[in-house]
Amino acid sequence: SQEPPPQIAAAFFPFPFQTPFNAEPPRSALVASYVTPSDFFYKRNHGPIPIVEDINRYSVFVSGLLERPRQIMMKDIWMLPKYNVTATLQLHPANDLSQCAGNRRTAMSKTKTVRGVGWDVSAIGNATWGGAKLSDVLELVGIPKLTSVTQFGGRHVEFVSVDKCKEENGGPYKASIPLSQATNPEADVLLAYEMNGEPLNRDHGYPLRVVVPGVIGARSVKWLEEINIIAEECQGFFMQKDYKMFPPSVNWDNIDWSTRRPQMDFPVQCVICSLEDVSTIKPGKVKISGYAASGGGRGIERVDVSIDGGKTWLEASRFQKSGVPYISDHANSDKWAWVFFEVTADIRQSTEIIAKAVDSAANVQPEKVEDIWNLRGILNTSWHRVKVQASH
Ligand code: MTE
Ligand code: MO
Repeated sequence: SQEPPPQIAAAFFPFPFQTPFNAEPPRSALVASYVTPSDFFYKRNHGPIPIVEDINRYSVFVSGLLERPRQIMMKDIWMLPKYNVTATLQLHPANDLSQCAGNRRTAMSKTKTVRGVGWDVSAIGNATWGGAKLSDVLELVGIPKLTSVTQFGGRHVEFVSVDKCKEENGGPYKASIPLSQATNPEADVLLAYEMNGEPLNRDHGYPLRVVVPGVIGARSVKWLEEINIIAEECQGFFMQKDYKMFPPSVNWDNIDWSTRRPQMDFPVQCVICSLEDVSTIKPGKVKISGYAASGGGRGIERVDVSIDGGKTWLEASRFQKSGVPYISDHANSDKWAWVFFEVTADIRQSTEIIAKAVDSAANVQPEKVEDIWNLRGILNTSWHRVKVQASH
């Protein structure tokens, strides 16, 4: 292994790039607890993981369409009011829930090959993130709350990291969100320095990362180093040449990236985690459980489970805190978090079990993965199916 060369406050492993570190837990471990321990929280990286050596010298430079650009030190951020937001990050779908957009890609590639990391169903995690609200940080540089445009024409907020990605020709990972979302305290966008009550670890963005609740994980930039107020959305690779949803007719020969918007909110998603595909069961009572989540702060209205391949459906019970029934959009529910579901069914023979969720805007999941096939293999939110074999 090579020693990283020292840089300003951070250091990196040099070119050539090694394969970035990506990992997801087994599905049973994923749902062992409502708040995902950082060890079991999926890890998605596009370059080597930076090492920040001197926290006291670490700062975020805020500039762009601003009268007075400003270097914000970690201590300035620590001094702002601290918020804890439980959110799900989905690799492209995120209590603050985080979900990667590529979650469940492997199943989509069975229809036709797709390009991307082969994820099973666990590129998602639900952590309690602690940090300052981005709306408070922006106020430090003179941008008021609830604004959609600065007097200098800024409409988007760009986050730039320190890692080096081959997709950016060795440049840093970056992404942006609209200024209206960034300055809205209720959007709960955080500059997080804690995960589950502990300082962020290196894999998840130490010392500081963005957490954009309800939005695909790709916009939650880790190892944040710069914030730019810009007129148009970020032109980086991961905004403009990746993480866009195309129709099934688009292939690598006819793709025109400029025809689509960068994916932001993730759609309604639901996965059975108590059973592998395929599982062997003893005929009798079988517990079927897993997670459901939707983007944009939408709650989960219902989870339907079928034990006969979709002919009839049972409604599962839903909860966030164990034993407490979940009510969508209730004051005591975690708006940005996933919801666990559970139903016990009497299964006598080999069958296909299916789960599908409905969110609080009555959005439903597509039945067949073929209908939403896309060349990047993102946002596979088709009905989740597992086969069980009854063995007497
Ligand atoms: N931020 C940086 N700097 N570099 C990255 O490669 N990957 C993004 C996002 N932020 C990435 C990043 C993607 S695609 C996802 S899904 C999430 O981080 C994953 O966050 P996690 O590794 O903490 O789960
Ligand atoms: Mo992702």
